[in-house]
Amino acid sequence: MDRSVVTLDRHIVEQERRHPGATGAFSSILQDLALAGKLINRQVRKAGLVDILGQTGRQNVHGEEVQKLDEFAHDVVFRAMDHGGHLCVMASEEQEDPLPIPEEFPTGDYALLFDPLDGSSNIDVNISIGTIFSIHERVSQGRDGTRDDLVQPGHRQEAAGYILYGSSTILVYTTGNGVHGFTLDPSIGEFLLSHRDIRIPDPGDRVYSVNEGHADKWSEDQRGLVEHLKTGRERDGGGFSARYVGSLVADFHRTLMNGGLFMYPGNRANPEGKLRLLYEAAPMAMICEEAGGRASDGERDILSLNPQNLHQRTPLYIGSSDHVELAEERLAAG
Ligand code: AHM
Ligand code: MG
Repeated sequence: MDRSVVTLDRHIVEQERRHPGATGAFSSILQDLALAGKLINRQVRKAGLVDILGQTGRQNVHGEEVQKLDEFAHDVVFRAMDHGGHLCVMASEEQEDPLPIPEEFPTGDYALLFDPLDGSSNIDVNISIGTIFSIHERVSQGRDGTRDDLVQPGHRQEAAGYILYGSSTILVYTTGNGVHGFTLDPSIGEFLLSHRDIRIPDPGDRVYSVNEGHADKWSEDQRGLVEHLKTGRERDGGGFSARYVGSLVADFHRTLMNGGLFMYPGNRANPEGKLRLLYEAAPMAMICEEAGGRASDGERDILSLNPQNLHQRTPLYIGSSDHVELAEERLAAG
């Protein structure tokens, strides 16, 4: 058994050594993201202890202005990432427009998209939440990056990952060389390698994950698919159990570790569903596919979709390959 303790920093450096052309940019970007994750983690862990859960503009018991945790997380990520010299532009799920790099700092070759605190409606009730990130190589010229650097298809991502603030805090990332997970040891403040080269079980757990409260607005096909998962015979691809947290990072992490099928379908009111292609679906799709799974919008691979705008939404079916294929087949069969 390998007993060596591998920190995130050491792992990144070792990965880069294997690629002679590497510039060190990723090491620096991932280290800064890990720092942002630790700062957000610290605040999340204090969430019940300080009056940070109120609306923006409220005062805490000390008469100080408090900031909502998702806005805090947005600021932390932006400020951890703005000065490294490797990014040319950023975008956050919390903000309408691209975020330029401040004038006083140099810019670089990469664009970062992030969802600072996904599942934030769960904060008040102590349910897991997470930070999601996606990195592209820039396509524009000049000092400042543009929208084009951000609005790129998922197959062009250079790296993707998330930090889950759960029963423990874990950072999972891929740069296209396997998916690796690092658990935060709070006593030393370091992310330590705990899950090397994660592979999604296939066939995985027979578990589907979807908000069935929206079933009355689903298409007939979607309703038929879930009915089949629940009541079909196991040998026909049925016999599933259900799990749904309502926090994508938590639902996805369980699916990655145990296998299964997570779905956020479109519905009558919102044909594209709820989840954002660039901030949520594409990074999770890169991780899932790199771990041997699949991600689809019901018909096409998420990574092949050509985004038109920064905040566009997409239906999402993600998890063990067999299960995602079954979903596509049932949806197509009608
Ligand atoms: P958010 O970005 O506003 O937090 O919304 C995204 C979240 C996901 O974490 C989760 O999968 C989904 O919303 C749950 O939505 P619903 O409450 O419709 O099931
Ligand atoms: Mg979100």
